[in-house]
Amino acid sequence: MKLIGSAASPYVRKVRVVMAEKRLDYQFVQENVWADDTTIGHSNPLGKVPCLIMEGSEAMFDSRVIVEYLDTLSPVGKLIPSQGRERAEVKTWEALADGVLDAGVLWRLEATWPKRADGERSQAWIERQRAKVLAGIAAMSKGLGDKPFCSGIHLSLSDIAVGCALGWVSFRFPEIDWRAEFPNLDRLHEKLLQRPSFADTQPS
Ligand code: GSF
Repeated sequence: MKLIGSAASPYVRKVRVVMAEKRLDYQFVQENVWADDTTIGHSNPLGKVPCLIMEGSEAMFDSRVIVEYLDTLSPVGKLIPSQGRERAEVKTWEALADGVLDAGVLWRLEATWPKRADGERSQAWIERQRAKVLAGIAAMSKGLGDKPFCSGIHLSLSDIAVGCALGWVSFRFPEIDWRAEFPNLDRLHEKLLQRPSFADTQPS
């Protein structure tokens, strides 16, 4: 398997963490999707990473589809419950974490995308997305409470998605001090960083 991605992307990191937790081998092909000469469009018409390429089949995207597929490839460390409320709960945690990222990415692009002129940047839009990021993080903290993991009693995709989202928020918006405001998220994040899957994929 080939994973096209970048070391800064939190969605790509989610896939890489799942690969590591599932002990799956893959080749990491780094691609700058923002470069004018990017070839990502040959694999993903949406021009986004992560994108998984498997021999003899169509490219697979996006990160939610990829991690769901990877979880079926090996019985090692099941990360998504197979059915019912537990499954929906994990998928909702993932939607929350990815939603924080989606809003954070929109905020960042509005503020910094070089092809947008300064006069085209909307502070109201930035505020709208920023509010989603902050509300999403607060919801993560409330949902985690005093529990050791976001859902269930073991590591699941919920924790992986939340850890990747929090790590990226710190990477791109260091002024958002979620560690001080939400010590339970800090505790979870520190615990995740003890795992090679997280330690080896910190955003850069
Ligand atoms: C989001 C992927 C994405 O926005 C997923 O895979 O879960 N829902 C998708 N990737 C960004 C890179 S990043 O911000 O992590 C991307 O490839 N953006 C290129 C573009 O043209 O939007």
